[in-house]
Amino acid sequence: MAETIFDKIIDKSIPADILYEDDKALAFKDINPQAPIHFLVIPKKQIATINDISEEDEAVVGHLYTVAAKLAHEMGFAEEGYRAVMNCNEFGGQTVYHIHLHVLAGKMMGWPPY
Ligand code: D5M
Repeated sequence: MAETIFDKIIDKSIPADILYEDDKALAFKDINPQAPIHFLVIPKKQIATINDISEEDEAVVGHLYTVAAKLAHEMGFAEEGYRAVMNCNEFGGQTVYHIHLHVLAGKMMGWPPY
């Protein structure tokens, strides 16, 4: 599978503003924030798109949400609310082909998101 910039963030060969790390996941601030708070939660395992998630990945994909909620509590925006979203392929607006949960907070989100 093709390497992405996120593999370089995982192996620390390029810097990122890391908020959380464990053996399965990493959370870091988005380089191009779309809200006052915007970070990404990614699996350390390479999974290119939502379409490539298999049954064996269910625990790690669920874990991304657990990390998002933990950070939301720690950073103080859990009760106020936030958006956690994953884009898929061209029409979904995906640009980095290593799945990532966008967590956006600190402002009222619009719906629909286009
Ligand atoms: O979102 C890909 C996101 O990844 C986009 O919001 C920018 C972010 N990005 C890209 N490179 C970096 C680095 N180096 N650090 C932090 N954030 C980064 P998508 O859903 O694929 O459009």
